[in-house]
Amino acid sequence: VDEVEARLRECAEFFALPELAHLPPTRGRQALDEFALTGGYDHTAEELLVGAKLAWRNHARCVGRKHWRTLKLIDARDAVTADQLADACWEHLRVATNGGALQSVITVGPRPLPDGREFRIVSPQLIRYAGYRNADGTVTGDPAHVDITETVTRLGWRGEGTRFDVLPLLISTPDEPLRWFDVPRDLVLEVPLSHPNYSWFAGLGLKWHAVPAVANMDLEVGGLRYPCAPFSGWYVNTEIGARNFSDPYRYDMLPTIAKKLRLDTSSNRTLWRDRALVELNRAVIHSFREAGVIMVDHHTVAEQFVDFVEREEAAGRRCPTDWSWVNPPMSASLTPTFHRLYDPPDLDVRPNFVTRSPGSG
Ligand code: NRG
Repeated sequence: VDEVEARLRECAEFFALPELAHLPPTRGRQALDEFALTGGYDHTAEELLVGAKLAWRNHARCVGRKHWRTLKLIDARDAVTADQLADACWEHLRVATNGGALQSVITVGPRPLPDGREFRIVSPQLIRYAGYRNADGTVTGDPAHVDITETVTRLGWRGEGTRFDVLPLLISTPDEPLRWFDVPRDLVLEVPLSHPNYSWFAGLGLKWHAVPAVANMDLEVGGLRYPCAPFSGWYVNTEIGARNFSDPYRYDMLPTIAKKLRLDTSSNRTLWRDRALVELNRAVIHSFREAGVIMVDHHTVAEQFVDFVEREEAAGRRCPTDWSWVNPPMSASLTPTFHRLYDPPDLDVRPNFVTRSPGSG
């Protein structure tokens, strides 16, 4: 009952937002009555888009929030099969990729059925690289995706076995068994990595996909939950260069790059990891620029973020922020996000994106 009341309150608060002030005054009342009576109501496409934009604006872990107004919606709420949902995701990739001029997009699928069964994208992102565990315990590909690779393999998928096999999209729906769909090759824009000064860098054979499309978070708007709501914008170089390729439990490239740079790796005190990390990130930024794919560097995104926070403060809005997430994983103290305090991240401001509760996965 507490849960129901909380949802009804979120519904009332949603329709009271200034961003929806242009709706007829009866709309909020009507939605709330229907919600109270039937346990649900339908958003118009416009309400849903406003809700998704505000969810972005409110999300404490996102450093790219300055651009929240530019979000585009692909409305896939009428999908009934996994096939239709997959098609909506391909459309998402087409619109989001835009030949490298990336656009921020969210695709929203159906709400849960009254009995709780729901449509979900099981994959963590629309585009992910497979990870294969080898007999000697090493991993070929992305070690973060060993489990999901095993799952789709059990379901009959066969990867080529390279370090960069694009995983199929895993979708679960109320009426079908778990299904996988190969991502159409022409919808996966990738950037081969090279370095502005070191010609050997290209020989490492590294590349990354252009579009980061998080697919496993729930969108909550106006008291309703959308469990299928993949969204994407563009990368910050550090996501790729200071995490995906550098974490020891991901592609772990720093030792290889340090050796190529002929750095003295015999002691932590030479800062060989730090030096290799800088060159790796220069390569990421350079390569995306060369390929004509939008990316933001960690200095610029931090400036944009502080600008955003100041504008939110000036507008009199709370702006929950997770300091540990908005700061870049390298050179944090060189960016302005490091040197200030924020509204606490756990203010439960809605609309928002929420991490799917464990157990519902
Ligand atoms: N770090 C993850 C991506 C997370 C979302 N990042 C974005 N989102 N930039 C990775 O794949 O490295 N976005 O919507 O733009």
